[in-house]
Amino acid sequence: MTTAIKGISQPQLKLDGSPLRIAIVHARWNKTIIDALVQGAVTKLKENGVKESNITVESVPGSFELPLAVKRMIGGSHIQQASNETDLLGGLNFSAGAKPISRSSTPAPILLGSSQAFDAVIAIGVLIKGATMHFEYICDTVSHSLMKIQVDTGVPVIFGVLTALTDDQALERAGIGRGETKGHNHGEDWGLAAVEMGLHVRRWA
Ligand code: DLZ
Repeated sequence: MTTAIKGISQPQLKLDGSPLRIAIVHARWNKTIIDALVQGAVTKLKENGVKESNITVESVPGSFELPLAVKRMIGGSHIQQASNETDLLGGLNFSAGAKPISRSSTPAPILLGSSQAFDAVIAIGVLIKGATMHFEYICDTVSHSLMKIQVDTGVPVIFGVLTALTDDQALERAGIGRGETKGHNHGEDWGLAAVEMGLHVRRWA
């Protein structure tokens, strides 16, 4: 029997995501792969108790736009001191425009407690290396920016950005590989990570 060396092991916590509000912000470049990753994340969120009405999905053009979107989705006093109620509501309106995945009329999540809209945000993008240095610059700046946002705000930002050297690498990491092995959908891991980190941050508050 072979023992897996790579990959994540089981969390120590029992994951009950029922109180959590989770946002997914995804880029629209490389849509087939993005769609599979978003679906994988949503499936795992729901399997771990997150209510459909508490999952909000937003899209942006490309991965370069992810950090700003995540920052605005987190919103509230994490990113700015609202000078008055109107400012704060202005921040809220962005979230209010985001659609719960049910696409029902369920209102979008409002701020938790005093200032927090979401327990965690999953940023999903698919960067595939091309002929120029574009890939390197975007991978570098997006990963650093997303880390900075989570550390600065204290809201978990799950790094769901594939940085693939080939189309096939990206397809396999979304579980839709063209070869004999379909690969593993990393979106599922990101959904699980969002639940675990959302619960941790509530415990550590
Ligand atoms: C321009 C561009 C290119 C070439 N490749 C990708 C990609 O593989 N994945 C991705 O998410 N976005 C790509 N983009 C778009 C940029 O992220 C960004 O949307 C534009 O430069 C506009 O700011």
